[in-house]
Amino acid sequence: METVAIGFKCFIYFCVFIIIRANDNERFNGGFNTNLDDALRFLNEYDIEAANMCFRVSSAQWAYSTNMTDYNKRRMIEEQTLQAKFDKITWKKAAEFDWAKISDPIARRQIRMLTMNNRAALSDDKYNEIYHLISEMKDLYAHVRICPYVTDFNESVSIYCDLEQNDAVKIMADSHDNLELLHVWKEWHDKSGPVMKNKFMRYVEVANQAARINGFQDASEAMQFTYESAEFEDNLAQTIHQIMPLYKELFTYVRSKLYAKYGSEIIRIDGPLPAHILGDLWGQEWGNIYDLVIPYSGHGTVDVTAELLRQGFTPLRVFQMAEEFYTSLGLKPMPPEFWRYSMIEKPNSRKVQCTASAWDFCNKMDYRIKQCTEVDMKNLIATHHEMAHIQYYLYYADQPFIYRDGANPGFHEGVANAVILSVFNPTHFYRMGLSRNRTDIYENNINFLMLMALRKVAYAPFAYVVDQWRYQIFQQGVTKMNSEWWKLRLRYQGVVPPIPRFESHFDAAAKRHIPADIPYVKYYIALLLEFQIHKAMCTAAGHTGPLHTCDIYRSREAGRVLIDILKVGKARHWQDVVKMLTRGKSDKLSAEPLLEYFEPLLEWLKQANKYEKVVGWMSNKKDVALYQPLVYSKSNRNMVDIYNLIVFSVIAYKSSLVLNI
Ligand code: X8Z
Ligand code: ZN
Repeated sequence: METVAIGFKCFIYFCVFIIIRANDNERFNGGFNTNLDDALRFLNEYDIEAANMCFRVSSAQWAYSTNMTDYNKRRMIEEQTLQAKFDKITWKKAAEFDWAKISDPIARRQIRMLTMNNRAALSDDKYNEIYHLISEMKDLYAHVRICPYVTDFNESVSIYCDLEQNDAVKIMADSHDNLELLHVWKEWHDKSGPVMKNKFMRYVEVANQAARINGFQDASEAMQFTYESAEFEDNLAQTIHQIMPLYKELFTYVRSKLYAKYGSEIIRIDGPLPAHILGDLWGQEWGNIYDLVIPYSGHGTVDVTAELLRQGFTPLRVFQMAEEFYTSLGLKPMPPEFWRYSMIEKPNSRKVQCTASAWDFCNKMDYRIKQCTEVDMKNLIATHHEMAHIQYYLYYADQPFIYRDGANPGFHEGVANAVILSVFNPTHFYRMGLSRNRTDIYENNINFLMLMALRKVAYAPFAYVVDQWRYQIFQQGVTKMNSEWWKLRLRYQGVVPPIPRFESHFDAAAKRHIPADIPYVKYYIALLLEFQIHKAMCTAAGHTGPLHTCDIYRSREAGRVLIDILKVGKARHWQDVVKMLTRGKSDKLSAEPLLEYFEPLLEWLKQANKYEKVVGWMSNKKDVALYQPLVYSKSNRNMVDIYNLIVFSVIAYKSSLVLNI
């Protein structure tokens, strides 16, 4: 038995000798202290110290992200290490309490949040081990480099295999060349997953141990605990089933267009789609193949970049326009520190991380955006999106530190994207004088909805599947990681790997959130909330007409709906917040607003697919054999891989010609 913590802690009113024991295989039951004054004192101290810690870490991360020197990197790592120690100490202190017996419900919930579902319950060795495993996997992922696609095999030309994720993402988005796409897909998946597979397997083991100490069956249950809802899984499953008919219509239409482009060599007309031709390295979001599937070419597409440039917009004006959007709703202007310290343009003099992000320095004063703003539509949208996060920070600033977060992990993104549904919107661009496209033309609307569906509807099953897979691995173990990944992707997305994959591959880890230990279901929840919040704001704004034409700009009523969500932060259960949003009608996540938004497109798709034999996909043995070894026993895994090699010898031979391997 390992002792997690032995402490002697003196309180003002009494002294108590506390022994907290937990074996890694044993459940941690909490401490014995039930004294409310002690609990409140601990929570007060935590509030001050955690905010202070957060300020230190954010400051160091900001310094590095906006000036990537070795010195700043070292400083950042030092502060992050300190944060990990602080988290561990906090857990130990919180664990001295028997949270269930604390009389005050607010203090009880806060201590429960600090105690439960916490890897700090592990022994120091294991806590350090899992921390390092994740750091190492993140590092391996960050250093993946792939070889470029080469068609000109001139021996005198050297090939540098130095393409990074951004390069791979760009090729997958821009290219419509099957062989180039296949090459990049294969390179990325072969070079990212397998190198970290062993580390991941150990990570699963230790994460499960931590979960069990906290009283969960395994780490999947611990991950879901964050949502504090017993119906959470069922609620999500219900929503994905509601979305499926729309997804299948979209899928079928897209398949017919891709079939026309790539032919029967690559696509079966009633089958699933290979993952490499969807305009995205992970096949998650299909907006980049809009040009291949546009319903009415020659009709309006939404792109205001040229107009922004014509009107002489600068990055600063883009930011001012976003700020004015929020103040038009009655929300707060950006504070002086925001304008003083934000990085809104890429500096020439130093190396910076350009990914747009919104920062809360946790001192109720300092809020910043980091964005290498170019004047184009993408950046206009990104600025509005990031500023929504800042609004969230500003409104929940008066909550205790522990509640300064979204009501659940999906809320921050859900709120930000809900606002974007009003901004990235032909009605809004027309009102802002950035587009002269008529908004009442049927073909323009369908084109717009198609683009939105490629981004949002196509994304739904992917966003759902990632953590379904992770839960399964935590529950059932690591022996079938790759085939389970593709099994789920085929079931929900109708997507198969473009070439045979074996258990020696580890394709889920080609997505950063897997090695980086970042939960993913929050993006699925954010997607549902995005439309739920949009609907609530549009109703408040008195919008009539189709939901996709709603623009909440200048509606104080919509602003009030938003403020009500933002200011509670995490202080209320998220289902109470959903109840506020639906004016008491429901406290559930719902796909209905999303379906309402796409209703005109669904009707159009049904017509377009009228002569398709299969709406959705029929999978056959060949599809399954692409990723499923015949027999799963450990002892004959090699044999199985050899069998697959034989089955796919023709495909592999073709690929080898193509990929020059
Ligand atoms: O991971 C992200 C952001 C950070 S919150 C870059 N996203 C998900 C993804 O890339 O898969 C944003 C959309 C979904
Ligand atoms: Zn965001």
